[in-house]
Amino acid sequence: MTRASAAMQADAILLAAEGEQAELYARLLRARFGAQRVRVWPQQGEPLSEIGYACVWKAPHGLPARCPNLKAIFNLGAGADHLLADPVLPDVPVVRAVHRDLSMRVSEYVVLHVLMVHRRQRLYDAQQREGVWQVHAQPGANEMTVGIMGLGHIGQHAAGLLRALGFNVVGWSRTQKSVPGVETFHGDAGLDAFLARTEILVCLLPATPQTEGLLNLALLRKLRRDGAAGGAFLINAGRGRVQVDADIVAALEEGALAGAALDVFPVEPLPADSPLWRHPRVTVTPHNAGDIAPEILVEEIARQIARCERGLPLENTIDRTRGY
Ligand code: NDP
Ligand code: OXD
Repeated sequence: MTRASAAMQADAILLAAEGEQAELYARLLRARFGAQRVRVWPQQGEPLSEIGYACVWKAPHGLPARCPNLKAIFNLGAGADHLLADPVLPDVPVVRAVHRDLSMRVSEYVVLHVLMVHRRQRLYDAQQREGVWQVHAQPGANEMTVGIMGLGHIGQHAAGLLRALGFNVVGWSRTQKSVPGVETFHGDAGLDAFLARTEILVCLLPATPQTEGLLNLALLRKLRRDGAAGGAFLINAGRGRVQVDADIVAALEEGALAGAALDVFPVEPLPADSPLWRHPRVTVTPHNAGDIAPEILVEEIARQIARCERGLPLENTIDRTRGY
């Protein structure tokens, strides 16, 4: 058999996933494609020449490179930074998770924490602990501005929901974007003007060399603090490497930030000695802002494999030069 025909015939599916959903993915892939066709890491055995497709989440680097006839890699999440850091990643299309279900789940997290700030829930929780019955002035949503960094699939979805609730929404992206009802800024040149309007900063950026460490003290100091929100707030549901944890603590201490809700961290799990765990104005969640429903993602993978087998281009592929 020639190399080209071996590659054409390779249609087995390798699943290499870390985490509590790995078993569910194995079950769903077997049910969708047949048990014969699915190999599950680390019991996948050898040779790997029959593998045409790899479905991965935090898989060991070097594993895809051991599949000589690989046609595509499916990243079982939206952010593919772990996968792209594989120094020997084969030069095949990398498809990432993009679906309304995922956008909705992450947007729920964003809306939850924007409303926590807007409705001063931390203050009322504290009052409840003390048995205090006291009403505070409640500004309208239209008096507050939420700034979204990253106007991609998820950022635009969250922007739409926040607009529907009445918030002013501004957005920032790498390239120019036009989003209904949202004042948009882009690139380095647009960043300061975006920050100057933003009271509640929502980060939905991928981790790339350009975004690494962007949420630092100098940037946080540029947020608007004298608006109806009563200070500046940070919500990060993008990637942890975009933030500098020590700078967030410093910004909270000096007043540049009034509070933060953080779902992602440069080191995960968040180390036990991180001051963020116990900071009274920080909400920590274990990187669970949004996981696409595995049932939906497996159907998406099946749809894309069918495209690939019909010779059609794959959708939602990563641009490796951009890094997302
Ligand atoms: P998209 O690729 O659709 O959007 C990414 C956005 O970020 C784009 O608007 C892009 O700009 C912008 N961006 C990228 N680099 C820069 C930069 N250097 N400067 C300014 N803007 C930049 O991604 P999604 O919306 O699908 O997902 C966003 C991220 O959310 C994922 O990469 C992932 O890391 C994270 N995520 C986290 C989850 C969680 O549970 N916490 C769950 C799901 C996703 P442009 O439009 O110009 O290209
Ligand atoms: C993702 C994630 O990128 O879960 O999908 O963080």
